[in-house]
Amino acid sequence: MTTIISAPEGARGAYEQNGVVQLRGLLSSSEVAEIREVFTAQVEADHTWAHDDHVGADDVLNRYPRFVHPHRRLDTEVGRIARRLMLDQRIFDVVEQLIGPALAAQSMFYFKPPAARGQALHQDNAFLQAHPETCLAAWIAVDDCDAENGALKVVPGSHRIQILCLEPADSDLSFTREQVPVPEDVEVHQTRMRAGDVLFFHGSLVHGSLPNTSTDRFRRSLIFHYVPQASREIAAFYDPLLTRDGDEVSLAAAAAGGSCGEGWVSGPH
Ligand SMILES: O=C(O)CCC(=O)C(=O)O
Repeated sequence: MTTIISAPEGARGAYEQNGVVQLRGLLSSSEVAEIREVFTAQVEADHTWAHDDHVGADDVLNRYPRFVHPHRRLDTEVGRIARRLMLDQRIFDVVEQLIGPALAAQSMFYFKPPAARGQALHQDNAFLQAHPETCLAAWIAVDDCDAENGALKVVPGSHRIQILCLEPADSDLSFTREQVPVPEDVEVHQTRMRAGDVLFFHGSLVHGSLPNTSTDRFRRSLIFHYVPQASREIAAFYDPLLTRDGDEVSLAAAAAGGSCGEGWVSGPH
């Protein structure tokens, strides 16, 4: 299960047990309304710098592609918001409660409009390659989300297993092409979140999402990844990282790979 808590103090125990913890209402409704409006205005006006997931011309994700590393686009309002929130004290305090002194590695924004495909089950540290420790995600719900509009699914406890080898994903369900296999007997938990909730989860936790089957409900999310300051390397795509004061820091470049590394590309996931 995913423990839902409303005060950050209880986060550590739930995180250690399940690898995932949901904090209720970390951002206010006016903050998420601003995020929603500014990011949607940006993608509808200009998404030439969004990430190219090579979806077809008639795929709704072609009009609403995800932004990767928007915090580096300080010439845009979305960039300034992403950077401010990536270093926001409320989020960073929880991150450091869970993994100790940390560095911010990545920002992303997903629009996931009605009919958009989801993202097949995966583990984030297969992409970040942060070693010797792993990464932590802070997944901010920008809309209320549930099974209908493709909220995240998580496998509680899977943070204790090794990075798994990839297999082909179902391209009717996922815009990404590979997935980790999930044993029959584990629970795949469907999250339900309110806008402003933040889901914190471990870099080895198996997670992903199914398509947005609603007719009129976007499922927008702003996502950050952090690594412990004790990390010695990370995939070059994530360098430079930021301290909580906003200073840039470099880590050595991890060679993509590992025992299942052949299919891995050093880039966003
Ligand atoms: O938001 C989603 O559907 C998937 C996001 C995700 O898996 C991630 O941020 O690693």
